[in-house]
Amino acid sequence: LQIENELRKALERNEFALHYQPIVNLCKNEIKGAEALIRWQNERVGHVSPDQFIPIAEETGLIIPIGEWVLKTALQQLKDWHSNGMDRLTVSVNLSIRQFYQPDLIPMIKETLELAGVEPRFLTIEITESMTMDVEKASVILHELKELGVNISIDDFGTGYSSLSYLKRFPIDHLKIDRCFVKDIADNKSDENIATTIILMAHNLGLSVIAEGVETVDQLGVLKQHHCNEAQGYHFSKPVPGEEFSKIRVPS
Ligand code: G
Ligand code: G
Ligand code: MN
Ligand code: NA
Repeated sequence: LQIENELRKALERNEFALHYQPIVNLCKNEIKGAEALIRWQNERVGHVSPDQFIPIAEETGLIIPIGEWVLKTALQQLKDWHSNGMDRLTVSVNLSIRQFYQPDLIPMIKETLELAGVEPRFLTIEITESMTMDVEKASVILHELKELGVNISIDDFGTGYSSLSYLKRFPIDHLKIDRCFVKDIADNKSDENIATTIILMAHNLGLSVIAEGVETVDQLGVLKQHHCNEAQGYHFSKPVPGEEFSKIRVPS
């Protein structure tokens, strides 16, 4: 309850920050995008991870204003990067389920893009499989997002509900393989098989694949061998504050 009360005041007290983790194109070996990840610093409750406070923000409805702040801040940062030479960079923003089903989601995103002066094609929206349980409703929203011109990623792929048929019905651009499938990819043949099957299936559906949680050269080698398109993880960089992002160098 203390966390909930503190969370209510966090926006006006300016206690949130965004960190950004590079998403690397594995063919070109260059940074293609940045995933925005929220951080909360409050002296009374100390460091609380998004895994802990996002569910509370969901329950209380605070996720709506917090989510708008995240989108606005990430797009302003992107505008700044675009003005400073990184003019093809994309930014990825995580949506929670309550945001996804909020009636004014599409106009809110459209307005925020316009205010920031960023073209929709530079924004990627990340949703999770579990948010698409209501296939009919989800399909309508995803088509509206697509119509707006933003990109759509399915995050944490493989951990949610496992009906794959919806993938064909949804206008999705990227599939992000959850890091639990990447972890033992270089040591365990059956884990390698799972990951490579996901990559093949995604490619057959015309989707590009992003591997999450890449920490080692060996994992990267296996992913490249199986034509994974992009990767993200501590091997390249942990999430960093916006000012530090341009200093990140991709290991060659
Ligand atoms: O950054 P990592 O540190 O701890 O993030 C933990 C979880 O919180 C991830 O599942 C991530 O998707 C989620 N998360 C991070 N930032 C945001 C955000 O801005 N909005 C939502 N809805 N989830 C976020
Ligand atoms: O669920 P989502 O993919 O949005 O969350 C990303 C989460 O993964 C964040 O908590 C981020 O800090 C974490 N993360 C990013 N790269 C790595 C990595 O290489 N290893 C581990 N263990 N976690 C990572
Ligand atoms: Mn994500
Ligand atoms: Na994920």
